[in-house]
Amino acid sequence: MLYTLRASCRLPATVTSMKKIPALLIQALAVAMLAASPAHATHPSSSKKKPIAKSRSAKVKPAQKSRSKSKATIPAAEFANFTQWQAVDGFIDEMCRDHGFEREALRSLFGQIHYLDSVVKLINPPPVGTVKNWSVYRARFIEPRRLNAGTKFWNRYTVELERAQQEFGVPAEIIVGVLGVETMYGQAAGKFRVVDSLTTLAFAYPETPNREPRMAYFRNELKQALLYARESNVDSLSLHGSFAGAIGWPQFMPGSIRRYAVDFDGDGKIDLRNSAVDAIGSIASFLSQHGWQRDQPLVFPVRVTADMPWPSLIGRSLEAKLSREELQVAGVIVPDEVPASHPYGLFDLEDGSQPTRYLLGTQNFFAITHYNRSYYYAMAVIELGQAISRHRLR
Ligand SMILES: [Ca+2]
Repeated sequence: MLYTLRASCRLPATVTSMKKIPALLIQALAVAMLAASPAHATHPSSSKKKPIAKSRSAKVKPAQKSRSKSKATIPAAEFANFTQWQAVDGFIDEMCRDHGFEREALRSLFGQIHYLDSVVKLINPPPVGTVKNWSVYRARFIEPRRLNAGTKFWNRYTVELERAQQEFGVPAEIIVGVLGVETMYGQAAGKFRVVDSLTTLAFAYPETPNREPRMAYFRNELKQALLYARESNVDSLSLHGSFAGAIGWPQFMPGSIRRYAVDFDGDGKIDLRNSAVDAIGSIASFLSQHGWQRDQPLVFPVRVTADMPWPSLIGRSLEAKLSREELQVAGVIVPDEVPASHPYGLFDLEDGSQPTRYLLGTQNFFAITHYNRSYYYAMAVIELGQAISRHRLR
């Protein structure tokens, strides 16, 4: 039972019972079990090293999406006095030693941070064997409400989207696609206190095979959140985001804000929670710094030949490294329109009972997977952007 929740047994006695979980969270959990995992945006260090995990590829962040439809929401919290946790103490030591924080201020902060049982539940991957279904996944995003919201957003920010394209080479439809999939144009940026989520995940991550690296990841993001709050002169307790700690319109993790976000409206501060224009520039900056190339294509559908070695090429990495010739030798039937000048990566989209789709992704396609490590996610971004582009011109 790899994915059984065992976090509660790791908590001190102060965490005794699970409070009632709001109905919307139960609903969100059900969706999460159906389809997704939130290894969200911007975990560049691991995404560069590891091949994409096929078991996770169709299942990103539905919990946040479903939550977006509801109004509610203070997530279920438990009192856990984190200041009594040895690991937290070590973290406080590190922040004082390496970053000049004051011990008493941090102890006071951690005294106000809540353990969130709901976060521990939401972070769990779906059961092994969950059926992936591109058509179902796609339909969650390419739907009338999002097309209308995306059209409105594009029309309102036409000038800024064009400026981002000029500066970073990333087309408007990709930025509009990302913002639509992430938060429906700021409508669902998350209501969890970021320090609650990140502290919970950094110190009470559930028992999963990847627990240690994930805890290290969230511990670093907690550090980044505190640094970001200090640099931006905001109260860290005031930061709200997804259950995994992603912030604002584009759902950047704190480390990504510090590394990739830009002040694109020129008001002297980076504010991804309140400035759609900062969000536009920051998404373009992020993709640019993850290899986006101006004016390159994105994806090409291909067919494959039975009993050839092409399956070994699928999901090897989040990079485009294969030449046309290598793909053809492995049994991929590459259409003439696919330029020989670029490298590609082969990926598949399982589609329930329908035949699996096979596609070649360029470097630009894989830049989007650095935002969220999922082929399904990247395709949804692309197709939503294209659909909105058509919708606008009707
Ligand atoms: Ca700004």
